[in-house]
Amino acid sequence: MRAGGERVYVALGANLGDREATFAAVLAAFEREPDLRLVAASGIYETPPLGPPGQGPYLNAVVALHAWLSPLALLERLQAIESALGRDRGPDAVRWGPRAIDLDLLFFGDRCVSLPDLELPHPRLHERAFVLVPLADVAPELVHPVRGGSVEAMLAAQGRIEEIMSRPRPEGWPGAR
Ligand code: A4P
Ligand code: MG
Repeated sequence: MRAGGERVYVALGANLGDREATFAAVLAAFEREPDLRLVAASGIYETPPLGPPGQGPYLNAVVALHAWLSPLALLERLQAIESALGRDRGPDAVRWGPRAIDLDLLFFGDRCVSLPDLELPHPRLHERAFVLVPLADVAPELVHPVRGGSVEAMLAAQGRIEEIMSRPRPEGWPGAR
């Protein structure tokens, strides 16, 4: 058993292409990373898009990983996986617009980071049911290091969780915990 490292949570979102296949490919990419170990995967949910109109529904999920990397090195790894899976970050990419895959770092241990390229915990996670519902599958008792509430408590404060629809787990996606 390798010592050290930190528990991290990554949110997956996709609303373009074969979303299930992309999610399975993200897990396969994590498994190839020598400095990451997959700990748990949430269920997969279909969620209404937040952002500009005219885009299709998202699939969302959250995975728990153990990481032997710095937060910025992990962000770089996540962005490399996004690019490899067809994420378009060109000048025409729209903020909150449709994407083949979005990987957001939610928590990195209980670290608080405020850098131009990385904010931890993720600044919008507490207000998004499409993050909190899957996060509650893998870490219901996790406490937000800044806001103080547990994931379950943040979720209880959310409206519209009935819009978050559980989906069957695709090939290549493990059971919860
Ligand atoms: N960045 C800073 N902190 C972080 C962090 N903790 N994790 C920076 C990941 N990235 C972080 O992100 C923009 C920049 O944020 C990155 O360059 C990174 O340095 P991005 O992924 O390039 O752009 P984005 O995702 O369009 O912007 P943003 O503001 O991160 O959007 P969100 O908050 O990720 O929201 N609706 C549904 N139903 N489901 C979704 O998953 N996702 C979004 C994107 C919008 N609507 C959605 C969903
Ligand atoms: Mg993002």
